[in-house]
Amino acid sequence: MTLGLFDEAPAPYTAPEVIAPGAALLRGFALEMDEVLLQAVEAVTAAAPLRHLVTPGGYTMSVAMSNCGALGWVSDRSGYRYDARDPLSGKPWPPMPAGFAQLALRAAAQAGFENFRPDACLINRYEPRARLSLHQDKDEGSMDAPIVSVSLGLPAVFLFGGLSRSDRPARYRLQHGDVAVWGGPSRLAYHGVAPLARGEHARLGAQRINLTFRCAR
Ligand code: MD3
Ligand code: FE
Repeated sequence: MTLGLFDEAPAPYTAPEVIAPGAALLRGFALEMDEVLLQAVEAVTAAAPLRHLVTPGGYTMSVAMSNCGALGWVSDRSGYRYDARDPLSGKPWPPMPAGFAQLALRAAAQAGFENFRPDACLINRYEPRARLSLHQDKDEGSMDAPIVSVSLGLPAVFLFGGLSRSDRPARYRLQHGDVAVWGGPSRLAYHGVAPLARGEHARLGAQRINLTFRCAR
């Protein structure tokens, strides 16, 4: 018997939803590899634990963070920077898991950014009430490369503003498996995450994990 064109279930189709020039939402793009991603997150955070960083202004962040890849984003009283070592252990960050790099490359290409090879992945863990106030990601060496983000666990309201802090942000609900790509004219857009609402996710419980892939060099 010959398999017809429609006899096999197609991979879930995620047409990129362009939300601004250079910015696209790929809803459900990471769904079929969520278990691989979460096991990699567990391995990375076993070696480099999630921790609440202190901002240069002396505030402790409500989001807990870790990193993998050649460089990791860190903050302390002296400022924000990318560092090759985890300040908790003094050791290099865990390497970028192969599945992470592959997902980031495929998602960026889907949004029109070919050859995306991130050297840093920031892992953010939100518990209910954790939030990220409006900011720009401008500590990276290259503004030509996009940033790819992957949402896992509880849904969050993502705030997407303009190039000026005072631009009123649009709101998008990001769910488990959603991927977003931010580059070109949107690379320096102000953005943030509203306080996480209480809830229970089947795999992750009362938390949201966000991965952001960056070219820090
Ligand atoms: C828009 N994280 O870690 S990811 C961050 O959900 C960060 O944890 C959020 O903002 C989170 O810096 C949002 C989505 C994102 C990432 C980078 C962007 C949106 C962006 C850069 C430019 C514009
Ligand atoms: Fe950011």
